[in-house]
Amino acid sequence: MNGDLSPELVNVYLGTRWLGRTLHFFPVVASTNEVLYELALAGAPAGSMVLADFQTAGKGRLGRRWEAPAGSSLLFSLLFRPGWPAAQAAWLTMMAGLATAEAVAGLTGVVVGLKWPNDVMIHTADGWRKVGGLLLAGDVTGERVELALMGIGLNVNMLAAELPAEVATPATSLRLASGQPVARAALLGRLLGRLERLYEAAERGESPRPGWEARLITRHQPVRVTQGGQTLEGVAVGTDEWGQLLVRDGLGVLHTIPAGDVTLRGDG
Ligand code: BT5
Repeated sequence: MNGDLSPELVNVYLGTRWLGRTLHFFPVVASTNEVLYELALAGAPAGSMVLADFQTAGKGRLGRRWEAPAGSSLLFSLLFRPGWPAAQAAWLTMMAGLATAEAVAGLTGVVVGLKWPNDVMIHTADGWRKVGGLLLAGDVTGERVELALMGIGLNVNMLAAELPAEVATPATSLRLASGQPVARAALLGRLLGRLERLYEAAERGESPRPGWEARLITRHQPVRVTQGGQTLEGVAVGTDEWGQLLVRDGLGVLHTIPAGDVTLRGDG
C-alpha cells in the first residue's frame, strides 16, 4: 500500500464532527458497499465509513464493475440514516457529486463537472473524462429511507496504463489530469468536510440541487439517453428537485428520465 492512505492519516485530515468518524479500513475488500451494508444491518451508526485500498469485486450500477489497482484510488462507502421520503434519496447522489467536485477542484485546480446521473468528470485537452463514480444503495421502509449507502470511487493516482480498458465513457485520473500525484487522505478529508456540511444543510431543508445542476456538463446540451434498451435523443433542459433529467425531444415533447445513461451527442 502506498504511504498516502492509512486510518491514522485519514484521522489527521478529518475535520468532520460525525461523517467518517467511525472508520473501518481494509487493505483489501470485495466491495466497500457490501461490507458497509453488513455493518449497517448490525447497527453501525450514521456516518460510518468503510475505506479500502483495493476491491476485488468493486461495483458500478446495474451489475457493472468498478476497476482500480491497489494504491491508486479512493474507494469508500458512507452510511446515512436519513429517514427522508424515498424521492429525496436522490439528494445524496447530488451532495456526494458536489462534495467530490468541490474537493477535487479545490485541491488540484482541474476543471470538474458532473455527468448525470452519477459520474464525476474532468475537462482535459481530449474533452471530458470520467474520474469517479457514485453508487447509491439503500433500504426504504414505509416510504422512508431507513438507511442509505453512498459508495464513491475516485481515480486519484492511476497512470495511463492502469486506467480501465473498454469503458463506456473514457477515463482519467487526477494525477494524469493535474500532472502531479495527489495525497489521498488529504483529498478524502476535504471531501468529507464538504459533504457533512451539505448533509446538515439538507437536514435543514436546503436542497443541493442548484449547486449540483450548475455543475452538470449535460446542461442545455444535445444528449442521447439510454434506459432499459430504449434510446431517446433531445436536449437536456434541466433536472427536477428529485434529480430526474428533463429532456426535450425533436418534437418539443418534454420527457422526465428517472435513471439511465447519458451520452453527449457529438462526443462519442
Ligand atoms: C459508477 O457506476 O460509476 C459507480 C462506481 C462506484 C464505485 C465505488 S468504489 C467504492 C464503492 N464500493 C463499490 O463496490 N462501489 C463503490 P457506473 O455508472 O455503472 O459505471 C461503471 C462503468 O464505469 C464500468 O462499466 C466501466 O465502463 C467504467 N469504469 C470501471 N472502473 C472505472 C474507473 N476506475 N474509472 C472510470 N471508469 C470506470
